Amino acid sequence: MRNYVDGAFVATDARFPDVDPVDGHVHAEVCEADAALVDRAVAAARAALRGPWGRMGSEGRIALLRRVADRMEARFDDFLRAEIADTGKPESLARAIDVPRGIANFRIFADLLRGMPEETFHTETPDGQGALSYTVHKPLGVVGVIAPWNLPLLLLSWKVAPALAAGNTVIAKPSEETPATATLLAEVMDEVGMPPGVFNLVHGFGPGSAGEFLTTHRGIDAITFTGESATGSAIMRAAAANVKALSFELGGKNAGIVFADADFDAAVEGTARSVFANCGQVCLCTERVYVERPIFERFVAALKARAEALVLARPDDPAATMGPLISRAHRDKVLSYYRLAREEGATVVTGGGIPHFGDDRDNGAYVQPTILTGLGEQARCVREEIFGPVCHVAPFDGEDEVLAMANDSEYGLAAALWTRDLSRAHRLGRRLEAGIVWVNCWFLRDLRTPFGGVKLSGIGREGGLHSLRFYAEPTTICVKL
Ligand code: NAD
Ligand code: 6OD
Repeated sequence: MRNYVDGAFVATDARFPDVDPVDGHVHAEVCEADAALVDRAVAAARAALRGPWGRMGSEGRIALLRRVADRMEARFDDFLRAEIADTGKPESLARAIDVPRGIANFRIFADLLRGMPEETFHTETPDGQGALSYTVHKPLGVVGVIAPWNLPLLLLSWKVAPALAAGNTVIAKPSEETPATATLLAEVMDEVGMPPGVFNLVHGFGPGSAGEFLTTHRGIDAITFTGESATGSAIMRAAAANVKALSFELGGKNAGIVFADADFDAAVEGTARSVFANCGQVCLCTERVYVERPIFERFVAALKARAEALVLARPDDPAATMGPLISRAHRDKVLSYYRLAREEGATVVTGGGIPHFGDDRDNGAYVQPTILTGLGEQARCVREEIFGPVCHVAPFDGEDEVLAMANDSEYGLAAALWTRDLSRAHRLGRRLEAGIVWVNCWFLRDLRTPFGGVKLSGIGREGGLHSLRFYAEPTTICVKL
């Protein structure tokens, strides 16, 4: 897999392996971008701002973004195969979520561009003639996009599409674990005739590699990043040198709250999905489940049955409902939390180890779905993001107690409430410290809504007009009448 710079695919001598986490085989070699290639990408992206792209009106950009979506749709199966090869996720999941959302991201931001509101103010002046002030939106400039591995196409395109819609040029760096769909996206950009330098792709790692080269580069105006909170802090320090604009979607330790009056089966099913979807590797996944005491034992038993019914299989097995973790290294991290939970005194209700298949999947990164109970709220397993198919379930008595428990976290990305009492849902929705609160559902996304976290979970909001506002620089024009 090559880099894509100034409208051309570029190979480099430094290579790193792209490993399939299903069985550990290397399915591709990736060309790592060095500092000189990142410099070339920045120069091309700056030049493109002054070229035909910079002079193109919004209708031209809308048409190009639609062509990107159409071409991705035509190559749907290529994207599907690439995403699966990188992540090992069940094909059914990638077919329903990752690839369609990747495509939808280009359509939605093309559509929203037409509706981007501009402000107008009439100002009274001493001479009685007045003045008219209005805002126009200009691109920020060159935007560095740094993406994680859990929903590779969805999260990269969630940033690339609005950045391009707003007229910027982009240098994208996918995670070193998942370079495949980003490389296909570069092919699509090439195929639809995106002008050279508008979309650039550089492969590599974080520190001492393409990630750091982007965040420290003086020719880059903004960094939009999704990943771990600690990485966000490192990027913030690096980007301080030339005061880049920053948008951060970071980690989470999300609460699911189940009241005794909830639709029990829906709450169990929804909670199971929110804990185990994508092998627990969604920033919005629930890792802390709070269940009202009268239904606690019954709920834990039902969630256990759900976890044990998950089918850990190869992505192309139609029965598969859970794939591997992204890598052996990430599995080591998740397993270290499974061990820590026992040391901290947890009861392991189910799971807690690795499955044994007796075939080449034993070389992969599969891990058992796991449910823990019995830990105090200060246990590390209850406080730290694990990012695997695991949750801790605790009982609660009453709204005030559960609100205090749910909010006692350094993170604040999402929460899911399960109750039939809608007044309570509205009441708690306002008081929960989270960027999004789902009521009787989870991961139901309207792409026009603001998306992001509070506390360690991020800075700013993406989604709909919120994305376009981040990627645009408003300029006020004041005309004396
Ligand atoms: P990560 O922070 O390890 O890596 C993300 C990206 O940053 C990768 O492309 C990586 O190469 C790059 N990177 C790493 N160090 C860097 C540095 N010092 N400078 C520049 N770039 C650097 O995250 P990950 O492990 O890929 O993803 C999992 C994490 O992402 C979890 O914490 C998860 O909660 C979070 N996440 C958050 C959201 C959200 O919307 N809030 C969405 C998805 C994932
Ligand atoms: O659905 C989205 O738009 C979104 N940003 C999801 C993030 C998931 C995190 O892993």
